[in-house]
Amino acid sequence: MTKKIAVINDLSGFGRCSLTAAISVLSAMGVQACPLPTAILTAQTEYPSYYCDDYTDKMEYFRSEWEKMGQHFDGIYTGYVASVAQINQIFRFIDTFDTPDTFLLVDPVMGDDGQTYSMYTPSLLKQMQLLVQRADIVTPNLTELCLLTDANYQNITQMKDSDELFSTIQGLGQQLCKTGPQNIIVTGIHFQKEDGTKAMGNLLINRESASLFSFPYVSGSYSGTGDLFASCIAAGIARGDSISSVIQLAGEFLELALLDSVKEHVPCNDGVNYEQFLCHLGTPHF
Ligand code: PXL
Repeated sequence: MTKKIAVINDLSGFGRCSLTAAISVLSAMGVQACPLPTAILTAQTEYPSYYCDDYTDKMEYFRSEWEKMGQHFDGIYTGYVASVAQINQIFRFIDTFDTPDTFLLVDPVMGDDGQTYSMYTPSLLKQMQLLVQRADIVTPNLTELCLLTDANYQNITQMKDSDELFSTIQGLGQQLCKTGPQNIIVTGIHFQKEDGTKAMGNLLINRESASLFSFPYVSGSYSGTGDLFASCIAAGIARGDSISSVIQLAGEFLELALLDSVKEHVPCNDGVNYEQFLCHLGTPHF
């Protein structure tokens, strides 16, 4: 049976992020995406100008209509949320559909490179912290991990010793695991390998241990890469891949897309050239 994931995220015309990324990745991985749009935007919010049609008031129709239909999801996957009211709607959705055989993946989209996005407020952070406690898997980047755990981003990124860097991040991840989630995947950690080359790491953290997946460093911070990564993880879990194999697969997929985007001089706000590499995601990895 085809697995089904409810995807709660916005639809942005440009930026190759949120639902655009999620629907294409889930489909390529053989998983049905059921989109619940939180907003419809002409382009993601990092562009100098955009128009946003907020869908918060429509979210309850999706919840109640899908409940009436008797729908069941293998996974619920949440991404960018613009307000406390949207997270409150997500809680209602979870109360209805998060059954014991459903996983909840929360991608706590709030910022990148030490900077927070325009919608970020302290009350949104508080509500996101509560949502994270309900999740099975959380996929923060380092900026978001620091926001969620009230850690100092500058102090962490200044660490030159990679053992110290990773054990600090592991400690913060395990702090989050204590409050609920079984797995935290911290994405986009910049570090130096022993031979001095720059690398990018994704750290999988659970209550007992941590494992590092490292990839060559590619310069530039592109829109939507976090969304593409989290979408691979959600679809991989739904189709039965092991979590480590899908982290490896997602990293290889993003590396191909990033290298092509650098080669083609794609502006960072436009997101990465990933479409031609979707075929790489097709085969399940156990
Ligand atoms: O990729 C994260 C994201 C998703 N959706 C919208 C955004 C952003 C990041 O800025 O603006 C609307």
